[in-house]
Amino acid sequence: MNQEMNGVDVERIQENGHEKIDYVFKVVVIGDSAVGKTQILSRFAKNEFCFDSKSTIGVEFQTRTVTINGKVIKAQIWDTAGQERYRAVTSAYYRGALGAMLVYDITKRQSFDHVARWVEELRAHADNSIVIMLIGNKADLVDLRAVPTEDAVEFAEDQGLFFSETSALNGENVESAFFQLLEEINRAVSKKALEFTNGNANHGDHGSVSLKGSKIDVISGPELEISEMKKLSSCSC
Ligand SMILES: Nc1nc2c(ncn2[C@@H]2O[C@H](COP(=O)(O)OP(=O)(O)OP(=O)(O)O)[C@@H](O)[C@H]2O)c(=O)[nH]1
Ligand SMILES: [Mg+2]
Repeated sequence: MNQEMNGVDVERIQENGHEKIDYVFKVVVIGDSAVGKTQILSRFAKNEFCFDSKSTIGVEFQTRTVTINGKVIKAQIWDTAGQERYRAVTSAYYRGALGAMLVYDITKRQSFDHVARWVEELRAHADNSIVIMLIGNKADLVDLRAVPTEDAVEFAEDQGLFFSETSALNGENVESAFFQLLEEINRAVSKKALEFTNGNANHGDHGSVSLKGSKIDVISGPELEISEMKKLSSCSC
């Protein structure tokens, strides 16, 4: 059986003979080019920031294992290219994603104006129950602000998104934003698991499990996605 199953707690998984992983949560980071997607991810996964970061080509992921409510969760976070010419969006990128970080740059109004399009893309390609966190990045550039916080709060409320302003540069709110997203996913997954235990689930063929209408395919794990997409080295500096 595939050992990395998005959000499926069939049994506690032993990794490297030491770490026990309860859940693997796939999260995608999306948004316009140069808003800071790669640097936010780098800050969360490695506590690093690169001033001379190169624009991402293709897709890559980084992981970080955290404990939330006593559960050991491996966050597998996928970064992608924001540049239009590199963005051949395939449903494989969104497949199995339980959460999304939708990033704009608080100093670039256009990147915020495009957020609605990114939400549409998520609604079209991702699972209905995906948890979305809107992120206004580069909050350290106070004097260059072009997007008032209230505009983003209003949009987020309207669309049912969580919201935070971050700085990948000084680390402000990056940790808390990811933790909030992972906590929300954990809450949703635990609820589904409870419903499953209570006998509301249907077993499908080929190891797939239907949990109250939302299907988690335990075959299509990250390995499949890696083989379908170009995985590049983790450092773009
Ligand atoms: N001041 C400041 N600069 C940032 C911050 N985050 C990223 N940057 C800078 O913004 C530029 C773009 O950052 P990236 O992380 O490469 O942007 P991206 O969204 O991954 O861009 P693509 O890969 O092209 O989609 C880089 O020069 C970063 O150093 C931040 O929080 N504050
Ligand atoms: Mg990038």
